[in-house]
Amino acid sequence: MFRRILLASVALAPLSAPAFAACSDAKPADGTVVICTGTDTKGVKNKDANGVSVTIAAGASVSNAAKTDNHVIHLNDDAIISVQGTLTSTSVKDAINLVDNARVTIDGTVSAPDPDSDGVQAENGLSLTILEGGTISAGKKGVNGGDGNGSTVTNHGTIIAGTEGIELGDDGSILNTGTITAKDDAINAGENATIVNTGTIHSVQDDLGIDFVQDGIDIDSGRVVNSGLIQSDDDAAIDFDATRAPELASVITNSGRILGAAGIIVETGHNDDGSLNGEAANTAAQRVYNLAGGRIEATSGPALKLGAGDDGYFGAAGSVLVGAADLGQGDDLFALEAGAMVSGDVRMGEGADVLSFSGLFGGAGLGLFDGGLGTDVVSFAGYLRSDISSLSWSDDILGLTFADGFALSLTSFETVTLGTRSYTLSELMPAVPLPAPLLMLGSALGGLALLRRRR
Ligand SMILES: [Ca+2]
Ligand SMILES: [Ca+2]
Ligand SMILES: [Ca+2]
Ligand SMILES: [Ca+2]
Repeated sequence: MFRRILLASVALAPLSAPAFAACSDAKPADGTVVICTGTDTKGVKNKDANGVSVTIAAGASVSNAAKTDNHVIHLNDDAIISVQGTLTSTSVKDAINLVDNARVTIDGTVSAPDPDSDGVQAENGLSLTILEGGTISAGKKGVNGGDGNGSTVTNHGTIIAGTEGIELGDDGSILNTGTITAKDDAINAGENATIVNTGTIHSVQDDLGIDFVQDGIDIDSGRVVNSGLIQSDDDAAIDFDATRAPELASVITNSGRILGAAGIIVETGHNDDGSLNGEAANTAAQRVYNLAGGRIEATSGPALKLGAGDDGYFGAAGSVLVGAADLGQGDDLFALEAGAMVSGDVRMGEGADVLSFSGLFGGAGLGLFDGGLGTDVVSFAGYLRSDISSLSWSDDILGLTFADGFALSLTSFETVTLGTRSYTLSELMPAVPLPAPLLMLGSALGGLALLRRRR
């Protein structure tokens, strides 16, 4: 045992010396295997070299302090990097800067504190794994995959970033069981992204101003499966930009918490006042499955704003949706199981939409559901007409209460299905005037008043 300790202290001795090159090769050729131990202040640089392998051993410390105009590790394609010790950029350059098909494993610490410095920058086909206990901390982007496609990031550790936590191009795949904290988008990816989260993905508040768009996840299309936390302090938890594949539906499956000023929104191309905002709209379908235990919560904006496309929200028993929902253009479906909670009004928008309640909702008091333009259907699979205890009609709003206490308000729905039987509004409550005659009556009265005034 004593002998082993002695050997270890001999091996550690260079740490205290003013070493500059403790990596076995500072400018490796193609295919070189580089091992870094001790303290190195030059880094490993050959931007033309392919297939270079660099291992920064546990306890080793590598930086660019002696050559601050260098990325600390700067190589070309097919690099294989393992950081078990510490890798630090002391300048505006990146800690790790690679090109295509890089394989990077981080079990130690990668640090690039300058506001213009990325932790890991790479292009197509990056495969990056941050192990539990591994950290990337960057002044700019934690992982900058730029426009590179087909990259995979697996984070079991920690990513902290001054702008984006992880930025990928198309066909990116992210598994997060750790923590991603960023001042801009925590994750920004393009088309056909796959994001699985059991940890925390958090865009934190900053001082860049309220119109600076900072989302938990910002993608164009793809899949999100969340059982952890996806949060934005400033903007949307999940935001869809315009997509080049509007025929493909994106799917979000949530059994965790999705929390933001807004919940899940898409770019509609319009401001809240209806004016054009200059952005291209996302016109694809988004399907949101909020499972038991799933919470989607908006603190100031909409919980859901799904824009054009045939969108869907499926609220399972034990799910919670807090905030308003706007399903927009397209033939949308908003379906709730008994035991699903919705606090906020639901607007189905233009199109032939379907609002569906399955099961018995007991004393649940829900808000206003608006079918909007188009011929819309509301369906109560668990109730018959004889289960209705009271109906009211006021200002085009149908108030409906069932014998078990389930109560809600409906407007602009043309058909009500109870059990398997469908009713028009006039069939359901013949004593109540229909919307169209009401409108005609109103305009006729208005016309009379106008005539009287003219006399
Ligand atoms: Ca949509
Ligand atoms: Ca609609
Ligand atoms: Ca409609
Ligand atoms: Ca309607």
